[in-house]
Amino acid sequence: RKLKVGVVGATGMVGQTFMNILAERDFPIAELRPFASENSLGKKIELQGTAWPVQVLKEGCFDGLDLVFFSSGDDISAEWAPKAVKAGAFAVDNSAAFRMDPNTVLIVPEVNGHLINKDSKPQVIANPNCSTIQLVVALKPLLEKFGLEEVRVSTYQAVSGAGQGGHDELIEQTSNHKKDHTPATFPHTILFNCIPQIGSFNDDGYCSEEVKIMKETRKILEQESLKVSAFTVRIPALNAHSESVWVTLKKEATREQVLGALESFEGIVLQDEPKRSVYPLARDVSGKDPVYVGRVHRDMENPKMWLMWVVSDNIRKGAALNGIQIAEKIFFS
Ligand code: 2RA
Repeated sequence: RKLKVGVVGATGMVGQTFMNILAERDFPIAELRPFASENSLGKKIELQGTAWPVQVLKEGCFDGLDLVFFSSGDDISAEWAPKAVKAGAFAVDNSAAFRMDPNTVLIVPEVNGHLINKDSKPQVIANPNCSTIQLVVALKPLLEKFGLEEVRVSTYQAVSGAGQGGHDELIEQTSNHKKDHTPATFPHTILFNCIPQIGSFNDDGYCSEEVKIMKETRKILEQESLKVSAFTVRIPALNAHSESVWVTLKKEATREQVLGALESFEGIVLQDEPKRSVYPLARDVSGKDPVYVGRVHRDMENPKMWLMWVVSDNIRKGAALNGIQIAEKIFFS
């Protein structure tokens, strides 16, 4: 079956990667309706040998579509995703607008794809935050085999997480590294720096990215009382987020058992030969689909606690690819 697909935010970084992955996977497309702002009117998006004209959102624009992917921010999704569903389409939403809504499923297919089944009716399906997706993929096999007591994570997030503007800001600062910079996308100069803020702060001292990781992880893993603590940092990597994770298991396990659980899980690639300096690196992982895990070792004090390093392409598995995998689960599983 070929699908009629809308993409809202088609000219952004995630939207463009979404098109590239549709092409790579030979996703069966009967019609593509790319949506963007008025500035992009007149542009065409090339996919599978056809050039599809960019449109703007307007009443009735989703009529006849099977699926609409949203990656244009919370306000656009809050207003337009329900309209896509009303028009009979599944809305796969990459914004935060519906993620914590108790009536909306929040899906990483290899982790909780069972929440979508053949009888699912058109609805909004939320795509989690990028830094959450790679974390829950690495945690799920450990949850299944050993149970989870507590998770702590510190992130090292690439500038592409802030979109094209973030990418361009780092490139511009790098080309002019001796000059003073006026940051626009980030709160400080990102070049030669680490910024311990992603999003805005609440009164408890957490920034919004940290709150997303903590809440979404519990929801996706269906572990409402799991202790999760996150500390998020923007670093001058262009693409792919890295995370150092401390995970306390319910049961003691050997390193072989922990590695075995991770390695056999769909979507994880293990790179764990630290003495040969083999572990996942953002530069290598950028452009790849899996979640890469390495540096897996036991805590010196607590035999149930394990440390690991988790790296994934935040635009692919962290956004566009996960959205396409959700669509494949809805229509082709
Ligand atoms: C970031 N998590 O990296 C965000 C993007 N969704 O800024």
